[in-house]
Amino acid sequence: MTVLTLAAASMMSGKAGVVEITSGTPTYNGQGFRVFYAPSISWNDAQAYVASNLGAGWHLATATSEGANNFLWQTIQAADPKPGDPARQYWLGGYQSSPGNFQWVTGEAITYQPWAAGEPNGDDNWTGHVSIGRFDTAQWNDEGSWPSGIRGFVASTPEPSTYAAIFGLGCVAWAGYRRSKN
Ligand SMILES: [Ca+2]
Repeated sequence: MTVLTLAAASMMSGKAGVVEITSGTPTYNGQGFRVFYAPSISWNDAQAYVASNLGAGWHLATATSEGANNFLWQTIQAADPKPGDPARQYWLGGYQSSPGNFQWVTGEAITYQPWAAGEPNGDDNWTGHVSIGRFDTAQWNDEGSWPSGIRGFVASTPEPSTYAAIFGLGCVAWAGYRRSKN
């Protein structure tokens, strides 16, 4: 993407300073991810941006499995304009429903929790939110007191349910069967 394209995209979004840095929608197991560059953006502003500017079904990213979390991190690494910067920290959709109790914006409990060693450590008296990249790995941090360490945020669609995945495979098999008959 050219700089001109990025600037135009930012202007069209009506939110100067937020620039999408993925092209298309990188997808893992039917779950789409999009990465946005927005230095020092707060978690609340990131959530509001997603709600106002992305289509229905998009929210701050969830990563409910090791595979999804690793894919999300690899997507950030590929898209980030400053690869290798140790402060490459992006918001995910995890927040605290009460101090120390984390959950996803989708209402799902956070069961897979790849916290970095020593995290979560109760940033800002246990008011922080889940971020990825603080330690330049796929491991998580609860960030609340270092806004200048935030590079942006990740949005995703929900992870498809097992039923939806099975139904989808059934449709693919049926389409293949129909094609083979024609
Ligand atoms: Ca922390």
